[in-house]
Amino acid sequence: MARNTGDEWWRSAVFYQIYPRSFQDTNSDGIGDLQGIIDRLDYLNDGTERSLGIDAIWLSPTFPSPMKDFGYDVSDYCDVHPDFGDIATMDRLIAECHRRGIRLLLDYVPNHTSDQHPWFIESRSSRDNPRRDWYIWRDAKPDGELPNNWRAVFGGPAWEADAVTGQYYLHSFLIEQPDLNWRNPGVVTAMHDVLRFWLDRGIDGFRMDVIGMIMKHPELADNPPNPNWKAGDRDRGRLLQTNSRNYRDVFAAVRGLRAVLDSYPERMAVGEVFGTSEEIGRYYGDGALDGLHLAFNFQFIQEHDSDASTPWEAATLARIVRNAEASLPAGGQPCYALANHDRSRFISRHDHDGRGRERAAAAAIMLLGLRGTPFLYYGEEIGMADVAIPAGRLKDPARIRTVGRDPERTPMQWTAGEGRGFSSVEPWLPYGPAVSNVADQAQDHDSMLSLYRRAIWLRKRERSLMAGAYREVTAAPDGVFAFERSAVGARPVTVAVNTATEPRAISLGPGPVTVLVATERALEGTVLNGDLVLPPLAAVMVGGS
Ligand code: TEU
Ligand code: CA
Repeated sequence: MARNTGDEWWRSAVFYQIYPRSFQDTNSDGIGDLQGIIDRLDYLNDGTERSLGIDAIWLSPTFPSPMKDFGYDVSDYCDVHPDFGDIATMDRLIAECHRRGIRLLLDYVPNHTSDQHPWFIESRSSRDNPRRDWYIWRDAKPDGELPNNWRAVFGGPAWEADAVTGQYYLHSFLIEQPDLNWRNPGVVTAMHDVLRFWLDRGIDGFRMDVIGMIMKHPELADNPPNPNWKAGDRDRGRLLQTNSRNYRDVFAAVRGLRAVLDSYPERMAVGEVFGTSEEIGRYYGDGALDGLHLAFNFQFIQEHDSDASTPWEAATLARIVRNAEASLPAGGQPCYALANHDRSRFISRHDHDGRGRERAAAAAIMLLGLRGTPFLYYGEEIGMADVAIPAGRLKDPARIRTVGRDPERTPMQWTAGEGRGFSSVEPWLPYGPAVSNVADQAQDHDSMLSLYRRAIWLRKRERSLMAGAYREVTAAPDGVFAFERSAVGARPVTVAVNTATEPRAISLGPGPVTVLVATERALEGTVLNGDLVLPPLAAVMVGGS
């Protein structure tokens, strides 16, 4: 079975994010593990259209960690946490993925370590420890004030006083996540070696955690007040992150990471970056494309620096894509996701009228039709929604919102059974409604899972979808986001998404065209002479006959 081959495999691949604690438990501790992922690889891609057909997996952290931030507080970058298995199991996972032509990405957490990482334990031991400057230590200001006004992402000041040496250390997230000092060459070398450790084991690439924060203003200057911030807005929006995020020196650091990846064949990196489309575009590298291979555009989830979820409205979707396409350097391709382990699931963000599932089906068609690299979030393909977590079972320390991020991190549902096919014991987080499960949906041609399978396997057959240019259909009626994908020598494919709750008539150009995949399966195979009435909230992909 041909692997998705070539140096630029990631341009046509469909990625799937696995939150390892919640995918499959195999040793009855209620926590997902690496063996569980191995056991479910055929569900993800066994080379047949009975499988989901994804081409690459991004695995959220599986490294040793006190789990204060569930693995994003790493205490050893070059091993596996016993909750997930061991390094031999990881090697087997890599081999089993590659045997199926699936690529495997690990999470790379460069901005901070755990405070239990030996590097930090040494660094905090004394002011003249050789690793002191591996982290960011400062004295209080003469007036006793904190070194600067920076806020931690999870709230509160970004500085923690350390009694042992009487200085403050910087933590952009939890106090248990001290920031590394990427202006120290020793840190850069050590963190490059972390990449080589896993690349030598066959890992295909990395999702790079808050990569935009690793280089701070050299003097750690205060961040300016955010003129748009108003009382009641989230604390962390009070200041513009001018000196603590996307600081100009970060792009050179990114080029350094790229050079390590380029010293291995067919490896890549996708960055978790926040900012305007222009700022995101810069991570690809200026012109030379010597930066990140991909940088996430989260604007289908939340627009830049807004707390509100992006509305499911055609005009907004078209604008987001127009900006993304316009702000990327030549050869750069967008990278979209509808959700992840930090954000409420798509269905739950768009279910105010109980029609979130219909919107989610249409969003799948949009995501898999757009020019760019799509990332699916586990459970999305079976229509999993956020799960209400009883107070006593809340786990996520980062209480940004009252309920934290647990609702979007609940166990994958393989069956409707009591243990959902996930575990034989009480899971680390509760299950959601049984209706969203793989077993039932696999047999149901009208299910969300069947729609994802049809769309993903169609995408593999249509070069216009895999590698075609993007052209917005500006003549689309209000409420419809439509675009055409075309490639030389391949038939064009038009994607139309109706975000209105009324039908919308749309002209799909000179016929005849065939409905290739649709949220309303009954439409599939229909040959049209150009015009189509799109049902409310429906979406289609049509191809020239
Ligand atoms: O997230 C970065 C980040 O800023 C998000 O935390 C986000 O703003 C927050 O979750 C709001 O909901 C990355 C990881 O994805 C996240 O899971 C980690 O907690 C964080 O970095 C620290 O490593
Ligand atoms: Ca387990």
